[in-house]
Formats: sequence, C-alpha cells, structure tokens
Amino acid sequence: MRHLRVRTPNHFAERIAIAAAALALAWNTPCIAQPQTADQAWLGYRELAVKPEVPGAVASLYRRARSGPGALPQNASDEVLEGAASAQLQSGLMGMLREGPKLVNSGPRIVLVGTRAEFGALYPMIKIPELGPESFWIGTSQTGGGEWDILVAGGDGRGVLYGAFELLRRVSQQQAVRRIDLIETPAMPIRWVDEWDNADGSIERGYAGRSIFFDAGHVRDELHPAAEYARLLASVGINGCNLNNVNNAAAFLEPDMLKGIARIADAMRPWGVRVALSVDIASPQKIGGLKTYDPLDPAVIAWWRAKTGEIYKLIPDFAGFTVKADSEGQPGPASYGRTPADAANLLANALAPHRGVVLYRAFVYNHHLDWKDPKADRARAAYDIFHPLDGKFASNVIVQTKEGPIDFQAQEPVSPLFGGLERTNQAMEVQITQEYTGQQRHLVYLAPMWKWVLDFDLRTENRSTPVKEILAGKSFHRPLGGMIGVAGVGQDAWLGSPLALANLYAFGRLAWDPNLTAEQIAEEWTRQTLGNDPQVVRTVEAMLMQSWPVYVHYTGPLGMQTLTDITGSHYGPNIEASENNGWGQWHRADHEGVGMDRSVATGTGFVGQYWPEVAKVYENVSTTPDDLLTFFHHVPYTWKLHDNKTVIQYIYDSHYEGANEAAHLGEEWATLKGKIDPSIFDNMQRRLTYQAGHAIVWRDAIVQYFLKLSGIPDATGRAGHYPNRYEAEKANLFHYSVIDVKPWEDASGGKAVSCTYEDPGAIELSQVPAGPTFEGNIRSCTAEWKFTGKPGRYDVAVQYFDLRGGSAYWTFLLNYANPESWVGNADLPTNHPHGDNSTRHIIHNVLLEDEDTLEIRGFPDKADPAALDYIELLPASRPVS
Ligand code: GCV
Repeated sequence: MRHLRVRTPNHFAERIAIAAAALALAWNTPCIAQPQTADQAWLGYRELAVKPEVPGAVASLYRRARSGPGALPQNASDEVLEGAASAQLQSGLMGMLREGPKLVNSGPRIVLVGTRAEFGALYPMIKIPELGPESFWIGTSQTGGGEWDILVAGGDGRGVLYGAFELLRRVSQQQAVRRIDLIETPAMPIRWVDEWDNADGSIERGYAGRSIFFDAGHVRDELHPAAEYARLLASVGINGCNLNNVNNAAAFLEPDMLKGIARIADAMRPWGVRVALSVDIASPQKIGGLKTYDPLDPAVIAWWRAKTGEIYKLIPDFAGFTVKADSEGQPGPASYGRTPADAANLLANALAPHRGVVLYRAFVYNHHLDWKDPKADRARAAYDIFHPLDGKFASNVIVQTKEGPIDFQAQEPVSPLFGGLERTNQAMEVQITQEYTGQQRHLVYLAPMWKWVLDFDLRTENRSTPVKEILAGKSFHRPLGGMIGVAGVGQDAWLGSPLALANLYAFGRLAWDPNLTAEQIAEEWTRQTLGNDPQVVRTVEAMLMQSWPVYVHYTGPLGMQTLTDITGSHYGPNIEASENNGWGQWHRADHEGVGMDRSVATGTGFVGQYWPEVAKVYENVSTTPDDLLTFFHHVPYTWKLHDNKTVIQYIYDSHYEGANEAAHLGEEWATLKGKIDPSIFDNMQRRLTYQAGHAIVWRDAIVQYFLKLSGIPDATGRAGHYPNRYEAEKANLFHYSVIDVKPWEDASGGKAVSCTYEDPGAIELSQVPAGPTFEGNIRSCTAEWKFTGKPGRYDVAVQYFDLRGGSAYWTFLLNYANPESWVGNADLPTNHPHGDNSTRHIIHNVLLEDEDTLEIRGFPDKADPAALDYIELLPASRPVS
C-alpha cells in the first residue's frame, strides 16, 4: 500500500496518461493498412509535370505472330511475360501521362512489344540487332506522316519485360524517348534475392515486419504481396528469389510445404522470377527417415534425386537450391569427412536433369576459434576451405561468397576468395537488409559499398580482374555467375524505411549493370520514388551518397568493422562483445593499440590469400589504406595515419564528425517538407531524428571506451567532457534506483536509473518531491535537477532507454508545470538498458532561469522500467513559435 501525498487535484496524471496513450497510438499505427503493392516502392508512376512525347497505344506481338501461315510455335512463358510487359506499360504510361495509351492490336503511334523472333515474323523489314536471353533492344520506327512507333524487342519473354520496365524508367525520369536506340544485356545470369524467412512467418535479420510468404508453418493463403514483390524485382531485372532462411530449412521440403511453394512460384512467374529454396543438407535424415546424410551414400543420393523430381513436378521452372552447411551450427558434409564439393555436387547432380543450380555458400567457418591463438583468423576460413576445391564443383554449382571475409560489416576488405576460384562459378552475396548497418532505422545507402567491391581489382595472375568481371564470368570464362542480395522484405512497406528501398533498387540495378555508378542509381531511384523536382533529386541523392561513410564514421572506422553487440542484436555499440569468444570478429583493442595483425610476416597470414599485387599493399602497414588499417594491422593508438593524425585522435574526431553528419542528414531532409509525399516525409523525418540521437549513443560509447582504454586525452577536449549534461544517477531521485548499464560504455558514465520499485510502502513526506505526485495505481519515479547555467532558451535532450516488453512513458516538467510526455515503444532490440535501446527525445525551446527545477518523471509499463540516462541542455535549435 502506497501513501503518497496528492498535490494535484486536477487529474494531472490522467492527462499525462491520455497524452501518452495518444502518442503510443500514433507511433504504432501500422504502415500496412493498405494492401501491399509495388507502387509503394518505386513503381508509383505518378503523373509527370513534364510529359515526354510517347506513342498513344501499346500492343503485344505475341498473338499475331502465332496466327496464320509461318506462325511461330506457342511459348507459354513468353505469352505470360509479354502480357505482363504490355499491361505494365499501359498502366505505367497511363499513370504518368494521364491520357492513353490504350492496349490495342496494331498502330499507328504505338509501343510494340515482342520477342525478336516475333518482330522477325511480322516485320522482317525492321533490322533488330542480335539479342541473347534476357536482353532487349528499344528503338523507334517511322510510320509516315510524322507518326512514329516505339519497338521493345526482347531476346526472349524476360527480355521483353525488362525492356518494358526500362522504357518506363526513362519516361518516369522525364527523359525524351523520341530517338531512343538502346541495347541492354544483363551482366550476369544469376540475379537473385535471398529471403531468410522462417516457416512461422518470422524473418531472420528482417526489419520490416513479418513474412509476406509464410505464417504459422505454412505458405500464406493471400499471395498478392508475393506477386507484387515479383513485379518490383522484375522492374530491376532480378530473376530469382530464394524464399527461406538458410538456417532451419528442413521443413521446407515437406510435401505440403512444397505445394505451397508451388503457389508462390505461380504468383511470381508472370514477372519472370523463379523461386529457389534453401535446403538443409541433413534433410534425408531429418525428414527423410534415413540414418545418414552422407553425400556419398547411395540412399542419400537417391533421396535427393527423388525429392528434386517431386519439386519439379510441382514447379517445372524451379531455380535451384541454396546451401549453408558446416556453418554456425548447421550440419554439413564435414560430419562424414566429406568436402563442400561433395555436398554441392550431390545436389547439383539431382538438379542437373531439370536445369537447376546449386548456390553453395562459402560462409563456412569455425565459430569456436581460440581467441588466444594469434594465428587463428575467421577471415581466412572461406579461402582456406574453398580454394583447394577449385575445379572440383559440378558445372551447375555456383559458390556464393559474402562480399567481405567476415560478415556484412560496416566496412571490410573484399573477400580474396573471388580471386581464388578460377575454375568455379561464383556469385557474390551482399546484404540489402541492414543487419550490421543500422537495421533500417539508420539511413545507409549501400550502393557505394557494393560498387567499391565490384570495382575492386584483385589482380589475379597480375592482370586486371575486377570483382564485377569475375562475377560476370568474363575473367575466368565461366558460364554462370552473379549477385545475390539478402533482402529481408516484410509486411511493413517492404523494407520498413522508405529510403531503405533504394538499396533493393540499387542491388538489382548493379546486378544488371555493375558499371552504373552509385550516384546514377540514387538519382534514378529518387526520381521514380519521390518525383523529379530538382531540389528533391539533389537533396536525396546527396543524403544517400553521404549515408554510408557517415555510418562508418560513428560506428566502426579504420577497418574496425561494426563495433556492435556481435553476440546479441548486431545493432547498438558493444565493443568488447567481439572479443574473448570464438566467433572471431576480433578487433583486438587493448591498452596500447587496436587491430588484428593479418600480415604474412607477423600475423595470421590472411593477407597472403590475395594475389601478390594486392597483398603487397595490405602487407605493409604504411601502404594499407587508412580505412582498412586496423583490419590488417595492430597499431598503437599513437600511430600516424596518412594525414598525420594519430589513430586515437581519428577515433575521437570520426565519431564526433559522424554524429554531426547524422544530424545534418535530418536537416537536409527537413528542407523537403511540402515537396514530397507527406507520409514518406513524416516517416523519414521520424527515423532521421531517431538516427541523429542514436549516432550520439554510438559516438559516446566508442569515445568513452577508447578514452578509458588508451588513457590518451582528446586533443580538442571533447571526449569524456559533457559540460551541459545532467546525469540521472546524480539527480535528486524519488523511487528511481541507480543501476550499472552493461556494457558500461552504453550509458553516460556507465550508469542510469531505473524505475523498478514494486511497492515502496509508506514514505516520509520529506521524501516526496516538491510538486505533484500521484495517487491511484499509476506508478512513477522522478529525477530532479536544479538548473545552474546561464539563463536563456535551451533544447532539453532527454536520453532514456526504450526497452522491449512494455510502453513506458516519460514526462518532462519545468518547475512542476507544462508537462511534455512521450512514449517509448519503438520496438528496439534488447530487454535491459543498453545502447540498442538508448534513445533521445528533445524538448525544444525551454526558457530556463536560475534555480529552475527540471524534472523527468518515468512511468514504467510491464517489463519496461522507464530507465533514464541523462538530460543535456543544448542551444535552442528552433525559433520560438
Ligand atoms: C542466416 C550472420 C547472421 C546470421 C546469418 C548468417 C549467415 O551470422 O547474423 O543471422 O544466418 O550470417 O549468413 O548464414
């Protein structure tokens, strides 16, 4: 029983509670009230301000080319794809131009779509260049009287579809198409997205809600979103979708599940997207009832052959299997002393008669490494295991290698394995879903990172072999190769954040043409998604282009990777999480210095996996580029970088600059108010405001950690000094208790306060804060400070912990009046106060005078104890309204 003195008869508590409930509602309003469509991404086809001249009708040649003498043979696939192409052109052009075009059978003034063979049969006088599979040509022809047609010819049905999307892409960017004459061929045949969806509808490393494919152990009944996803993928030339998580894959080969997968294949087929499945190499044992899954066992071989036959009966164009084996607890051929090639070829042989392929992941490593062994190195694993197998894989196997040797870090070198498999088909796996790069809560446009990898010249055999040419099969004359993007789309507007969709778009565009620039792609995407207003295009392109370096600056610069909680959420800062465990994501920071020595001369020898011209650069600490320095070398904090700055000073500067740059992203976005779709504007503004606050959490965690570890002060005096910060643990506290935050660097000064009291019982009046407290069943805790600074207007930043498992809320009061409340239910990782959930709320323009009382009241809810780190007074950033 509590006995608190009631000082406010005016239902103050209820008012706050109602305000908080309204806030909760606003934040939680799902973004999926509308049916999920591709229009919500970049295929909106909104009316253009400047309308390029385009013929007024669309016709497909398919039917006409199959009637009458000399008719072409039926081709069901082309019929479907050309139907999709012409319908898409019609609705897209209609949306953008507002009038016409109609679907008709013939011209004049028409956009004609068909395969090259169809054009040849009907219009032999038109000279169309040779076109391979999936390629297209777009040209024009004069039809007299100043009239003209646009011709979209494909090497096959997919080519027609891709040509149609290219034409729409140009029109949507207001480009003139009057004299268009363009041939395009995809650079690489394998252009897939991988989804890590589980049968229960959750998504591993997905940050946009639940699966669009699965729920409660089954394929969903409603698959319209799957079809819309395929439309989105087709618009950027993606031709495959691997549907399920590489972990927990066995259940996907059960007969009932396969029937559901066939429905997904039906939904995606009209858009030229073939489905594939991740498979568990132990399936013959796990679901097949065999005693073994040894890849060389005849019963196992027969099981896979039969299972594959069963799949192709249901899905005749099934694309193939993806395999994660002997990795992070997944079973693999090593259990029987067999190699990845044995396992890959087992599946490849079963798929070959059906023309399916195996994507065998090179992400194979021991996660129980001995961290005390200076020679142990996870980065070495893929090359050590796969390079000796070069030439041993069947012709329909593609080895799928992550772009860097560790695991999708904010910054890593290129995997040397790309240069180590000359007689093997290769694909590169990148991550669209932002596991280590801010989980879509932070804006990080990844195309510049991928471009850097694609353009990286591995100098195989001392000749030019950029990664993009290896993947295209050019460098080593391989028939198959490509790019795989782990997408993680879900029910929340595909990727949650509107601007994160630029990554899905960029992935497809780069897989199609790795010579496009990241800027070009950013501009294309912005124009299609947000409109052609020059200020919008300029601003968003600039924001996208800055965002990756900005994120690196405040997370893991100098090749330290992402200094995150690698044994937890992979989101907020936790510097020691990488150390003293077998996962091998070590940065080896100690009192003297930081970095892993991977040199051949004195380190793990990883550098020796590169061809000599590249190895020479990384072997030597002085020639290693600064941005990868600590990935390759352990250097003292006093080591001078190429601009003469010390490593420790760079760490301080980079984090302060990064946090400022993150704040600037939000300011840039704010200039677009009224110029773009208001719902996108508001959504991104909320995310960018959050990001600016979280960048400060990152900054402070890393700076205070390295300050303590190195003992070297920041030359500019910022590190460890927060002059306008009022710590919660030093406040006058009522009911709040002081706690140690783990890891310590995730809270200012390592401590916070938490409102975890159960029932304080009777308390003395002298203990009750001056000002209102509450009766009834509303629990709260209070932290109170006296303002002692220079009187004036300030922004009050409140740093609080928004935990899972409840919707706590906080109220700021000045002199016990003018409450401002906000709720913490942003669905952040981790259920204890941590850098994952440390969040900033700003109260603007507070007029403070000497001896004013600043107060934060925390209202815990369920498992969320309304924890608080500090408040900080900042110069007022907005004019008084
Ligand atoms: C699918 C990382 C991720 C895992 C993922 C794994 C992989 O370790 O954290 O969630 O598992 O990569 O790529 O297999």
